[in-house]
Amino acid sequence: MTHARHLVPLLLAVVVGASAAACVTATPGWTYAPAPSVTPPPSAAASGSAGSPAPSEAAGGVQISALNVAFEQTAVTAPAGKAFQIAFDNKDAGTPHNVAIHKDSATGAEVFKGEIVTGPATRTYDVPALDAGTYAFVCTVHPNMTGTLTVQ
Ligand SMILES: [Cu+2]
Repeated sequence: MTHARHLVPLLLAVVVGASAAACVTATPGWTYAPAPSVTPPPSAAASGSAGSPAPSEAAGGVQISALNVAFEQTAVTAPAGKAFQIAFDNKDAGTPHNVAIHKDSATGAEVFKGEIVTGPATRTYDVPALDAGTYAFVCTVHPNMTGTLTVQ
């Protein structure tokens, strides 16, 4: 019995001592956190000319139409790295048009050429996967008919 009586204060001392040590080794109230100098991603500042019409991108593909020997769209977008479709609507009666895709600009290398159709007519072109970048879409019959295709 005498052993047990001495044991209790000893255990208390150990517990108190342990908690006191925990207090001492606790982390200080302040933390050194350098202000994160995050460089804003370049995409945030790029591409954002307010006022210009948003590029048209249909759910199932790209819509391009021709009227009065001009494309009605000035800029369209398509997904990079996967085949997509262009729904082409030639509204010019008696006038042949198509959609060809050229790398970088209208004078760049031709990467796709859609069938020429005389309006009024519609065609769905199956375009192979393209790498991300800037392209031009051009009417082969009328090289002055151009627009910008952004693949991203
Ligand atoms: Cu044309």
